[in-house]
Amino acid sequence: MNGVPTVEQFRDRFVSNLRGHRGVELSFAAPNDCYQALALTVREHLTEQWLDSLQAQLEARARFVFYLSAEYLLGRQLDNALLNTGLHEVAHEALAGLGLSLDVLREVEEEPGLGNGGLGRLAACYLDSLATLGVAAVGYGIRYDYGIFRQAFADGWQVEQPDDWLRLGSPWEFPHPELAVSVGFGGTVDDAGDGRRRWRPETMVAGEPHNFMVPGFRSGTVNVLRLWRARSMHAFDLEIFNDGDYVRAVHDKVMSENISKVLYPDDSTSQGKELRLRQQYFFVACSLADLIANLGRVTPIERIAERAVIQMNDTHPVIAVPELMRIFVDDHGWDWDRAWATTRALCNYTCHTLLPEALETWPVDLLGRLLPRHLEIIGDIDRRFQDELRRRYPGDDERVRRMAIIADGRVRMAHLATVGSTMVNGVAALHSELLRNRTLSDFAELWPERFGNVTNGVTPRRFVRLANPSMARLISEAIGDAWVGDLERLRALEPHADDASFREAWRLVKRANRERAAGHLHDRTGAPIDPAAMADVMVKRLHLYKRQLLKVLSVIAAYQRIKDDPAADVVPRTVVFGAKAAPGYAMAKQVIRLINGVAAVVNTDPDVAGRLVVAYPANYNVTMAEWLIPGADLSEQISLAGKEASGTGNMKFALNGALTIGTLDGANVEIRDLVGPEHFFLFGLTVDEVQARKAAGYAPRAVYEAEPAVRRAVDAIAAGTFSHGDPSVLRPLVDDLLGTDEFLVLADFAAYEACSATVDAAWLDADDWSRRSILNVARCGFFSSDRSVRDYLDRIWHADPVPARA
Ligand code: 26Q
Repeated sequence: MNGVPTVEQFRDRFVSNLRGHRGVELSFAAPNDCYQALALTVREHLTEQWLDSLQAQLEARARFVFYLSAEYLLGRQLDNALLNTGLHEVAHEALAGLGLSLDVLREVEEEPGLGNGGLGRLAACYLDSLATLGVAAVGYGIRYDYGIFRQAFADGWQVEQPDDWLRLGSPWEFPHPELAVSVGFGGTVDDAGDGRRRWRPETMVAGEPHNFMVPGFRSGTVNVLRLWRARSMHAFDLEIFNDGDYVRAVHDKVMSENISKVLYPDDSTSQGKELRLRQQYFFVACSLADLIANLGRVTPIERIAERAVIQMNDTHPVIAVPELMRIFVDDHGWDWDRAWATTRALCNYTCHTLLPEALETWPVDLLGRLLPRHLEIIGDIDRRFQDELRRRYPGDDERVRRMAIIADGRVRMAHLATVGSTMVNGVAALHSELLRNRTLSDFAELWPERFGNVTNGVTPRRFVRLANPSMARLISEAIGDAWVGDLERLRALEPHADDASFREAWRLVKRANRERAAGHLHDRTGAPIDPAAMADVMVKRLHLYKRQLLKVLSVIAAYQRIKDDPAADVVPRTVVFGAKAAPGYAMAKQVIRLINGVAAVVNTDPDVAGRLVVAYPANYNVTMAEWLIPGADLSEQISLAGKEASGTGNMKFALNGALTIGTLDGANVEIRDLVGPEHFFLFGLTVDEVQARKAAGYAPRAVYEAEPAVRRAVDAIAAGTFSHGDPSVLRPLVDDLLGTDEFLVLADFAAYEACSATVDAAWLDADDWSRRSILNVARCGFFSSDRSVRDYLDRIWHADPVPARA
């Protein structure tokens, strides 16, 4: 039942699902019917393997990794499931036998975009690697009805539309209403009489789990991602109903179900919204109740920390710390010290930022209103922690104030996380160092052994093998195909970089990928793309610290140089942007308007034809990354040093043979060390130089006055050149740039331009560029999420893989 089915078996199950679950005959089936039936057929297979994996994990008395994340940016499921289970050929042939095309059906799938960007995609990569390594792991999160908004452009401005990903049905999930868990909110706390505190919530909400299967790559292990959907506890509150207030009863039902309605589209500012806190507690409470109930069947709760470890993805799930204390102390009657030791033994915290505005804090009164018992517990944790600090640093009240969990009327979640965890890690070497020396330096001084690094990684299955099949084939022909499950084996490619015919084949692959991407870009934007031009790509969330603005200024300067001398010899580039801005982030939306304005001018100017094209397709997402990144030649990683925690797009590009132009920020540092400085286009201020420059009183206007190219580019924006001649449209952006320029765009402009010129020169030697491209891939095996997960296993989780049964 469990092995790979034959083509005939697969075909029969598919047809039977088409009839039984879609209620259509093959001859009448629409593409969506066929896609849904196909997905169900694959899901059946996955579910069987999941049940077997779970059985094996329980029998082996495995230690389980529980990954808690408010976001999972999964991307499309079909191809990944077929690749990992080895069903691809069987499905392809079964469909072909019925006159259906897998290539057509895969395009029907709507990607579940239940995350904002890097943090959510990282969670998805880690689930893939955990299953690939055969680790017993469960992902927990929220099943949002609406994921990250769909982006469209109107007159160059971003407009947001709801992401109705469930509209055509969701064949990959298994709802389990019978396993619903109840979660309390609000109410009061009193003494239970036996010395215990008792929380009496005012309202209860049900959490209904939805299981998504997570197949490992050829490992036989299938794990589960369990996402919670909020449901009202009772169809209608009977008392209210009997009072005759029917509308209020319905209103209350709607209010509780709102909890899992929509993903918050902010990726690095915490707005302190009540619903957001409700979401966090909702999924944490459901997940902890679920994991305790399940492990409780095989292990007494007293020994839970031997069988479980919890990883908190940023501070979003950190309410888990007081929730565990509440469960142990209030529900199980443990004394504080034992409860605290167990809580801390279970929990670990990954920090994903350095930006102060991204560190979550909640107003004390809001937290107390929603979770009164948790606020009491946090207060107790804080009091004990401060006592410890005063013993350790007598008289240093300033330090105690800096480190407090509750201060200035707010609860600091990063402090709570650090105090409540065994290990705290950053996501790249530089980031972890800055965490230790700056952001959390007081804590690192107190508990140096708690701080570590795990450099991020990405799954080579989705981002190389599936996204770039022709490069994958070429690599496998040269070195065999074991690299897909063991990415360091890419090292074996190094000698092939010296083989002229291999370089030629590589160049053809890159060219074909560029053509595929150019076709998509043309369909979406109408931009006149020459597939021979260098594909220069910057895709990531729109944020001022990432400096898309630096790239646009450089495009404007290039445009102006061509206008000065239309006959000049320039290296043709296709500059591609992809980026969503948080809906409330006005300055980021100005940058979007500017990019679209520049594209409109540049792409229609006959003077530049064929030499500079700007393509900005709307709605960058995982699916777009999968066709765009393999076609890229140049990867733009140009954040201001000290701001990007890691970046993971940088790794995806490098592993697809793009060369990087970038600053010494996040994981760029490690990419450069591995590929060799001569194969990385480095520019820009370092972390220390940024600090010095700011300390000396940075004045962007002085740069504007001193550098003619900066002045001309900024003047063109200010004059309305890219906004139908209306200077007022982008004035806020120009004022911000000349007035503050918080992220030193103008300070780094000249260095970026100079570096860009070296890129042009390098590109002209196409054969040598291919050599560098091959070496990039060969040397980036380190950035597999399999390696990251092994690092977590060795340094934090201490869990052993469980081999799947044959
Ligand atoms: C918090 C509170 C309220 C509303 C929203 C949020 C929120 C949501 C998402 C805050 C932050 C995020 C996401 C952050 C994120 O994606 N960080 C990125 O994480 C990547 C994976 O580690 C890194 O590679 C990136 O450098 C980092 O920016």
